[in-house]
Amino acid sequence: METCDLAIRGGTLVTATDQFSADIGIRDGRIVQIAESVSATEEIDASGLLVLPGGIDAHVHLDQPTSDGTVMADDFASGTRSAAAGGNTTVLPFAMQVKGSSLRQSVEDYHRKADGNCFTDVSFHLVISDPTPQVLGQELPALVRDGYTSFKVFMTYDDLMLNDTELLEVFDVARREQALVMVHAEGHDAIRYMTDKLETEGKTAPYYHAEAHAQIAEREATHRAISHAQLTDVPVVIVHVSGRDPMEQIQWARKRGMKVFAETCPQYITLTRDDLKGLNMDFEGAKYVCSPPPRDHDSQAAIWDGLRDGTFDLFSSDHCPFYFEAPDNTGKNNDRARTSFKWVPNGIPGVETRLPILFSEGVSKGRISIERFVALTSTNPARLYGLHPQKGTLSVGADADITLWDPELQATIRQDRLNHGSDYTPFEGLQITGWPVRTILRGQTVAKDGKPTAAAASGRHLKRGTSVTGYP
Ligand code: DUC
Ligand code: ZN
Ligand code: ZN
Repeated sequence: METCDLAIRGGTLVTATDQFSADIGIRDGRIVQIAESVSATEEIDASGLLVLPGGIDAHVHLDQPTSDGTVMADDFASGTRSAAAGGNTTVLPFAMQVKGSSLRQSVEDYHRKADGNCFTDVSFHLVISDPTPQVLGQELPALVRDGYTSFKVFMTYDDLMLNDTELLEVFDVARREQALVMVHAEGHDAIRYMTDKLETEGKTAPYYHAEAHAQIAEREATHRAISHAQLTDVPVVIVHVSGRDPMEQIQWARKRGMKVFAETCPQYITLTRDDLKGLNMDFEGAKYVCSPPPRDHDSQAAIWDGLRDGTFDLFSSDHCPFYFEAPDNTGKNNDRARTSFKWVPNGIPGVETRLPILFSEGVSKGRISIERFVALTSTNPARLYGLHPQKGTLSVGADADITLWDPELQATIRQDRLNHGSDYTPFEGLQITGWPVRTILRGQTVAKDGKPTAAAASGRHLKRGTSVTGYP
């Protein structure tokens, strides 16, 4: 056996199914040996640490243009550096079609922003906002064949939403091309009705975002998306599921044998709608405005059940980073947002804190097993989005994407310790047990002790295959 470039020695390896003591041998960026003892020219001592497949955050937004000119707080460089510091080796951001533009053009625009600037590997999901005959007939099928094998559709937002006919047409293309559809399931008309009503009553503070984006609207849209998927016979992923009601719709569909996958996020296990009240209904509440909004303690308990029992396949950050204060008045605290919650940019940062939060709240507190943690944060996203077995596991032949994890490390989430572009974290002050201490991308260390270390942006854009679990 040729000598390895790097050996990771003495740690406890954890996969989605097992944990065991072994060394890992790495050559040319790939795992070539998993054995009792491995030697190499360079060695990392992992004794006392967990050795995990690198985190895969399957839902992040980076450098995304917005309809009102609000600028995102992370570009591809800062967002992927932050991701690496938080234990991730791959992120899946969105390449969003702007209405009226070609989908292919949008993808090329995102490549211009990302290529050569990433510190983790990346692969774009598409967002279909304008399903013209040209997009459905030519551009989308060609892009799926080029390795962009998943796309998101929205059931709300004036500038993004598709009507039911359009949803069905897009689902139909997904089935023909064996692509995976991700659905933002919130009912547009119900949200608009609630927004108008609340504004008429003078209820314009950030908190009322949580009332306007009612769980009923999410439940209804989840059921409608599932019904469309059943009619067109296509698997779907319901993203950012916030609470008990939409979960029950997903369970209802699963019991009938439908392929409905589900994702949830850190905000739905750590925050509640009361956080949007800030201090006495002040504007601090805008820091927690995201869609769907966090719900209540009953929904948090339901989400934990779902993380344990397999209702959820994915735990992603939905990192959608805005500034609170931006010098040019485009942060969440902007003049127009102060007139109504409906103008507060929707989204919160979280790519760096996703893994520590689930580990601490889930594994350290005994709610989920460490194997389940790995499944939800790395293996399942790789399998569902066509990256497995190159990514998402520790096996011979896989990319050497590895996170060394100190399960005892105590830390407190603080904005000044994070590397993201936002000027705040919604998880400020959360006590954490367990933190990533080293992130290794294809054999190279890209972050250590909470800080990005890579001098060069060596992240690559990945072509993806068909979902391992979505299609037979
Ligand atoms: N949907 C997302 O996926 N992220 C942020 C805001 C939104 O509506
Ligand atoms: Zn969404
Ligand atoms: Zn999102």
